Amino acid sequence: MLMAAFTFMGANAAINRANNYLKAADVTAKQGQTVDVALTMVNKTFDIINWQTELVLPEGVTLVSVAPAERWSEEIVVTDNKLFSETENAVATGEGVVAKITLQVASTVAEGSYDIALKSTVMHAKDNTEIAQTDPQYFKLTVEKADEGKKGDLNGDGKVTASDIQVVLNAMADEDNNPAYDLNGDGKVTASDIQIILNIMAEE
Ligand SMILES: [Ca+2]
Ligand SMILES: [Ca+2]
Repeated sequence: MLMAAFTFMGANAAINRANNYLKAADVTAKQGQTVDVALTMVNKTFDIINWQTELVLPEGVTLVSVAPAERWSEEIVVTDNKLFSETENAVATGEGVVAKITLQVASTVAEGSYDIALKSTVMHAKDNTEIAQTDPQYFKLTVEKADEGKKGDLNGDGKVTASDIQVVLNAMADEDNNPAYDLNGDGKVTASDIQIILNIMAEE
């Protein structure tokens, strides 16, 4: 055991690269909605490495997008639920948010708490040979019951605001008479429907 540890350290210039991994804080989402999760790099070596992180998601939860953080200048390649980044230029400090990911929670996902695993692997920047896998990092996704749906809340954010008026304006511009936006039920999407949103806003 001791010998193995020494061998590992010797081969890797006494740097324990297993100290590089992604983690995330617990999040809450409603059934049928999306939730953003910030992935944070924990980097205790500030070394130039490539990394890959696999997301292990519960049934009904899917990865819909990955947006690299501004400070993370590298491209993040997404294959299935694996994120891969080549680290050509070491960022000033490796610590911090690397990317924002968006997860879609299907409306069929039961209420409750789910553990999502982040399994990170770090590789040599030169040839992608594996250096180390880290212990999976877990964060909790709490799924809550879907909202009943509030009148006038057309974009589904739970509030009635100018953004919902914008939804009606967009529908009007597209001549889209979607019944969901026809709040007075006259079969058309018009300024009268905007008036109803204004009335709801005035009451709140
Ligand atoms: Ca709204
Ligand atoms: Ca109408």
